[in-house]
Amino acid sequence: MSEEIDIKEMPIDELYELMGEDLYDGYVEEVVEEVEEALSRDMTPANVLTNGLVAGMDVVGVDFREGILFVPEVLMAAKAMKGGMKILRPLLAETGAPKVGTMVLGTVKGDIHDIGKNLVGMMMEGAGFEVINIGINQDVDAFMNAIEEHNADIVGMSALLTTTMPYMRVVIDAMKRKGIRKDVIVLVGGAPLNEAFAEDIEADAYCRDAAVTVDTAKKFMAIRQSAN
Ligand code: B1M
Repeated sequence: MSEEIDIKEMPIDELYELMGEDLYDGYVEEVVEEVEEALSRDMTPANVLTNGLVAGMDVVGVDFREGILFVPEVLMAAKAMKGGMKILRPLLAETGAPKVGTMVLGTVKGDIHDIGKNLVGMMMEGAGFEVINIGINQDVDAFMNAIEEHNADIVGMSALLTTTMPYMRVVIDAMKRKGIRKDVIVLVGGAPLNEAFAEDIEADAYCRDAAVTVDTAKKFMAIRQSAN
């Protein structure tokens, strides 16, 4: 338990290790304290995110797969992760960059995983995009309505399950039928996806992680602007 340990005296790598352990155990308050401590040492929000929170969640993923952790424990870890992300969010978004474009972002129907999607949203906001995060378990109508309502430049779809990733094709096909496919950049991501899948469903690109999403989105926006 972190209460007995003075985190202020801890080297940063040990602090990150503890953050990962507390995230694993679902200790929201401790994770929040450790994130604040790391930031007070001038660690960048991206560094805290990658080396503390995401590294911790990776261990949760491995133990979940191996049957060491079960859904309730993983939910508690997810809550702790979100506690830490809440502090980092405004810092990651605080760039003052001019608006680059608008992205509609959601997790597809049947899928309730949202940590990675929210991370993508934060990093995109930090890069100057307006992000309309429509949430989890979103069907084709929800994506289509949001694209239209917000005149989106980009739609980002997330899926963490092999059973839900095919739903991305349903959204892309609906965009084709409506004649808007070429007007909107389609980026897809989530752990079970890969480039071949993205190509197969005719998305514009597969994005391995949040940083790649930002780079890819900027690249496609630049191509689009130079074509106009
Ligand atoms: Co779930 N789950 N889960 N789960 N869960 C996985 C995905 C799994 C791989 C675990 C495992 O077996 N090792 C496995 C999927 C197996 C498969 O299909 N191949 C799995 C399973 C089976 C399930 C259930 C079916 C379990 C059950 O009920 N028996 C169930 C399904 C529920 C449903 O969706 N219908 C389920 C439930 C849950 C919880 C609710 C308990 C919880 C989700 C809580 C939440 O999100 N609020 C949960 C969690 C936390 C996980 C793991 C452990 C962690 C996911 C995560 O948050 N990673 C996960 C194991 C794993 O992935 N290692 C697992 C951290 C996050 C930062 O990474 O999400 O990959 P990630 O996002 C990255 C990139 O993928 C990318 O950028 C992000 C940031 O860098 N990215 C995008 C993601 N979306 C993007 C969108 C983009 C671009 C990039 O748009 C452009």
